[in-house]
Amino acid sequence: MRARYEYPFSLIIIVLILSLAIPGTLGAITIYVDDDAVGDPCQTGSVSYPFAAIKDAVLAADPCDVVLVADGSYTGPDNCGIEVSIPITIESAGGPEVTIIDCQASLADAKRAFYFYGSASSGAILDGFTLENGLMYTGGAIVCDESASPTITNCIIRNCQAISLGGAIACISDSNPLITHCNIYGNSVEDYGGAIMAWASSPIIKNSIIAGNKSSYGGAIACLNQSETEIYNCTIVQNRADPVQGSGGGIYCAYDNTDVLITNSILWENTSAGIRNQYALSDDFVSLTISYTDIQPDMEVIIIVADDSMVVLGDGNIGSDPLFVSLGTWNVGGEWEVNGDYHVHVNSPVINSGDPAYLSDNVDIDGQPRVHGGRVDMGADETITIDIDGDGRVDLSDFAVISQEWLLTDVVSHADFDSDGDVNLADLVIFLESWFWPIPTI
Ligand SMILES: [Ca+2]
Ligand SMILES: [Ca+2]
Ligand SMILES: [Ca+2]
Ligand SMILES: [Ca+2]
Repeated sequence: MRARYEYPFSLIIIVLILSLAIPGTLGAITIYVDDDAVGDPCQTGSVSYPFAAIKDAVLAADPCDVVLVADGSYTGPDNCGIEVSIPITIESAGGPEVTIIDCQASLADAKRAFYFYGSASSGAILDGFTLENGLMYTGGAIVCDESASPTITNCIIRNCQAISLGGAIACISDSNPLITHCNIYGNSVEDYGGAIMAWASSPIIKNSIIAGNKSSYGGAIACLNQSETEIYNCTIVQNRADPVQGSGGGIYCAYDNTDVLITNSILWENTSAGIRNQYALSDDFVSLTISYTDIQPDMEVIIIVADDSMVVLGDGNIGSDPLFVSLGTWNVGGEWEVNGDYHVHVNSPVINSGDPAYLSDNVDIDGQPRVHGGRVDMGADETITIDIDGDGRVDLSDFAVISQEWLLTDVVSHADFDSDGDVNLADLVIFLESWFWPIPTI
């Protein structure tokens, strides 16, 4: 009888030894951070005794752990210069509006928020923060280096500065992050990429608004030296390259074998060098392929220095005013002053004008369902109308969607017209008010 228990017992010992030898196999844990814990001598990262600083939590994390950050304003050296080299999730509990990492940097005290490095960090996720007031030589808010390819999502990055590369985000040395559902505005760099710079790297940028950033080359984005950048459903608007000698108010591509793909996007009111160009190409073997994108026509100036470079205008591009709710403003000193509202009016040509073959990305920058109306929109926003199926009529087929989702809570629904996460009487009232009337945006 005794022998029956020897094998399971041995197995348990082996499993325990392996578990101790391989970090993370005992199960991912959540490490808590709350700025209100400052001064607490018992900080362990538990829910009852959270760390006060994000850097302490990241240092304590093992692969696959989650660092969960409470609402608050995070400042000081323990909340900036946070280095991430393993696949962990750093997320806010309440979203970017209430979870702010303020670097408070200056030329005398240069710092940025995050430095992702090494391929082991490629499963890392940064979700739900405002990053502001960083200042560094490269990457004012975030650097991805040495094959780091994290996901950066649901973040606001504003008022950050770099001297040379990437006012907000710099991707260098084969780093290929996914940047999605971000609002990147009011950042600047002296040289390349007011918001994002890719150097020998291939970021994917989706569902994001990039507005009011400035540089010498590439007011919004600069793709350099064998970078292959893909841009989907982005609203790239009112960015500036240098007004005297810069190029590429929107996007600048340069140096060997750099390719940029843009689709389902809006390029509007990007300016540079007095010639208000949306994009510029320079140097050998550089290509820019654009499809299903709204490109401001009177600003579409292409600079091609070398014969080997080319712009490929694919299917579905338009050049009509996207009818933003409002544009932002630069002040006379050349600083980004007020953000625009880059939602669009109901009769905007960007609604239902994206690639008809586009597959759902789940939600737009507002967290509303994408695709809506039967076809994806151009830009970061998907406009929700009560004509749910986009057939031009508000009728029983639209009402059927409301019926199917009726009284569901905490959902992403085409029938959640007031965007509160619930499908209920308030949404039905909005629907019935417009029955047989012109279709409003929500
Ligand atoms: Ca649509
Ligand atoms: Ca929307
Ligand atoms: Ca309909
Ligand atoms: Ca609702």
